[in-house]
Amino acid sequence: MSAAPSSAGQLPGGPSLPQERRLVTAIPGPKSQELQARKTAAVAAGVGTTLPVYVTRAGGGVVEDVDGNSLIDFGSGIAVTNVGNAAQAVVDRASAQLAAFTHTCFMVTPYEGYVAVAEQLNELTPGDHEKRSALFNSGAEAVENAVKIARAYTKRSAVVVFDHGYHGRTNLTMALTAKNMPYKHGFGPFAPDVHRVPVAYPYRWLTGAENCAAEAAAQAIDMINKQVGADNVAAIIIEPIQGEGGFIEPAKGFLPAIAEFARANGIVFVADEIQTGFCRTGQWFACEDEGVVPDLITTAKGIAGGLPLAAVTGRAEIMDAAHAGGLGGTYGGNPVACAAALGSIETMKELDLNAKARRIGEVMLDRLRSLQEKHEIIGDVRGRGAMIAVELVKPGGKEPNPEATAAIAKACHAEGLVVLTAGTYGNVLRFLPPLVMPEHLLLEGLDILEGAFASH
Ligand code: PLZ
Repeated sequence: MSAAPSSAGQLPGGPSLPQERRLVTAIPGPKSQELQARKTAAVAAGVGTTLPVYVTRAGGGVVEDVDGNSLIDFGSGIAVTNVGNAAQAVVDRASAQLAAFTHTCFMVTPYEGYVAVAEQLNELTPGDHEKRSALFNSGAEAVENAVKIARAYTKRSAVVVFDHGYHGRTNLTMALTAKNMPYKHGFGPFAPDVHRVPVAYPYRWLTGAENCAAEAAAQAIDMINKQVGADNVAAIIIEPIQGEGGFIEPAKGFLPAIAEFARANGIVFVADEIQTGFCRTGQWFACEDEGVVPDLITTAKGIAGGLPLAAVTGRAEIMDAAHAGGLGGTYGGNPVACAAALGSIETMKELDLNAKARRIGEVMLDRLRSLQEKHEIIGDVRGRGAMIAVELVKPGGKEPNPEATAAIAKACHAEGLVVLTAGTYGNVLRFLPPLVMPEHLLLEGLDILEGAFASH
């Protein structure tokens, strides 16, 4: 058992880390607790932490902390390290770029990496039409820019979003996000001309899952027509699988119906693939599952193996509608982040991470469905690829059970398994392992989860 090295400078991270769970202290350990006390004194209270173990290195399927514990990672830093932490190609390319130059500002004196990332995005996103991309720093910034672009193209202002949707924490994206607490509470007023319509949530659709897609699409379209007016709508923005909202997979048929309505009415259809993108669901992008080709697609998270990068990609005529100088930002498409993205995309192709994600999905869904038979509080098991969730309810019905969700997450944390929660009602346990997760750790993680349910 190796003690955690003290200086971050000498840490070999990435795939060379021992792929094992190892608990040598309680979680969080004493050093993490000391750091958490410093955090409380130094960092704004509004910035929360799910599991206050302080990380020294991470790679493959594990996260190592300052106390020498090694935890199994079912979170990927919220769907970011799809290629694993410190993936070799990401480290190599980003390090070389760091040593060459760190920033010039693409809007001042450009560089190839930005263009190469745009070319990759144009090629990998659905549809063989001519495309353009623009790069930004965060998911929220990408969504904001998708709205700017759609408004410039359509010369309309309204934006339509969905129940349970999540799009970010900036002012406009708070308006687009559904859930009040913790994202919006006390932070208004919000950007105007944003309209929320129903989403096809099969598990909670009152007339039953089989009616969900058609009824939800009809309701959404009726609300747009009657309350907004289709010809006032610049963009409809939807996550093909809703992330923070609880890994809600809209009933099959819903996405194509909404995309078709957008097309017929000159509305820009935007797929927010920030959480679902880059092999996460077993395809490059989740909207491919139903053959939906969005006009614009927003990406971030998985794109650059952990470095901050985001993008809007879409039809050339829409993307080019914003005037020169209308889009940008000091750091957008930073050269180190672009180099990391090229390493990340290369890794996804080389290791066929779509296949790995699908395998993770099979293993997880199988185990979780048998767990559901034993535990009445597991109301629903859902997801695709390595984006899997269970929704917890009170026994005998569908009333959300956020208390059990928090308790089971806590029990998993104590055993060295990083799991996240989600959902409008806070009653969803979500699993987002790195796609390079070794199978023995995936199975061990599921054993821990099973134990947490058994002792609840
Ligand atoms: N769109 C679909 O999932 C970010 C949020 C974590 P940023 N989701 C994680 C938190 O509590 O802040 C997300 C997303 C979808 C947009 C975003 C926003 O991406 O990079 O966090 O701005």
